[in-house]
Amino acid sequence: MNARTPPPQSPSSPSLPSPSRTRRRLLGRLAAGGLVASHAAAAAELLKPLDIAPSSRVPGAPVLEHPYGVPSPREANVVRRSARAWPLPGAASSMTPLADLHGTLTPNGLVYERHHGGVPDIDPDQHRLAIHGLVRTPKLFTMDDLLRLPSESRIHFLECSGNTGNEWNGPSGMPVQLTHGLLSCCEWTGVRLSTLLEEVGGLSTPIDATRGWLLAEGADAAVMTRSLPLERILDRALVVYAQNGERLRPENGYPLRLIVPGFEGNTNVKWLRRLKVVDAPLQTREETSKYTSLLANGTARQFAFEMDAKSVITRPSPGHRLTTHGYYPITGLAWSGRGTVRKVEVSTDGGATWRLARLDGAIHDRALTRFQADWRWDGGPAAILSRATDSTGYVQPTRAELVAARGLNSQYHYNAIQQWRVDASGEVRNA
Ligand SMILES: Nc1nc2c(c(=O)[nH]1)N[C@H]1C(S)=C(S)[C@@H](COP(=O)(O)O)O[C@H]1N2
Ligand SMILES: [Mo]
Repeated sequence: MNARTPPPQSPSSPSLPSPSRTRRRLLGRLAAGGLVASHAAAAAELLKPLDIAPSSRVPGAPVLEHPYGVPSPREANVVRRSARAWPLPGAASSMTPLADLHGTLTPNGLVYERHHGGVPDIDPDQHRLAIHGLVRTPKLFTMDDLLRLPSESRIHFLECSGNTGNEWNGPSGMPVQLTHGLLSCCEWTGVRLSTLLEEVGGLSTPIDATRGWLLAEGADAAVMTRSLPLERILDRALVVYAQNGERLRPENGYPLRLIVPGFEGNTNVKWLRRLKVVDAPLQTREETSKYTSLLANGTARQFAFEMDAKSVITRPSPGHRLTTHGYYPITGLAWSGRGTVRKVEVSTDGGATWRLARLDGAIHDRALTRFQADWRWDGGPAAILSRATDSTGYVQPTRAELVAARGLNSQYHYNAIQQWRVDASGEVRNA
């Protein structure tokens, strides 16, 4: 035996009261007070759930009942939903049930979907990624080629620039899934854009990264095409084939998509088939008629790529009801397309006073960050809000500040502070 290991203690060691001795002492004391009968009955009642559980009396379901696991059928209401009916086939979106999720990662089956032309069926063996334009040696990559290159896994949020657009004109009455659910966060795995550009010999003269743009094109019916400023994305853009550990889901771009951390959702081109280096933006449909914001002075804001800092309380949130007066934790999500979340403040009095929320776990660059704050609901009406500040010092604006800066014609990039009202009955509403 090692000299420093203490000798094992015998069960009858006098220094430790044995459980039975403790129980005898406790019962003795209770009997002395004449309370033994009622206490024993209460204790038995309390421990009833510890009787052999019905679920322990029979063997459970076998393994491989679901070769690919599925959530408990009792969680069947935790699903993606749509805020509106879409007029054209294929052009639709579905939203992540933020109020029912925990932590910061979105399970693959609940990642929001936004398609302009439906989900294509692509055979990965036939799929090719072309990298061409102003590069030294243009090349076609098979999926196999890409899987043999050094990979990187990083956690990033993805947010549609139309997310929360229904709040521009004031409270929409909708629950958080439908106001903020065009938002998800995954661990993405793939190849760095910079590695791929090295594979094609780098940029050809006279283009250098400070002047170059990258055209990304999808293989779907919408042929989603965006021009991206190379210098701003080169240190972090990834061409990914996996999300949360498994290959991309068909609806999220299988077999290949672009991830541009922090940039508006549509730049994260799914079903990626081509990256072309060019010397100026191509002014595609997605950057002229769509994804520009008309300002109050009649000019349009174009190439507003970064999703600005934003946060939202997911619990309690509209649809929830507080049932007892007392302690309610407030929790939610914060994120910024320009860096990390530095702090989140929470108010329970409509923004009159603010206090710091706690930030959970590791804080990743351009990723969802979970916050929590303690709150005692006294039973009166309350208005609960959260406000994020990011690593650049930018503070999430009020709706009035945002409208003053952008007017009311903008559909995109709504990131104002979101308020939920709690009325005296405990009902939480977006009002
Ligand atoms: N090829 C292609 N890429 C696309 C789209 C599309 O319709 N086609 N939709 C874009 C939009 S608007 C968003 S918000 C994100 C949505 O990604 P997700 O469906 O994986 O959540 O993908 C973008 N990439
Ligand atoms: Mo989007």
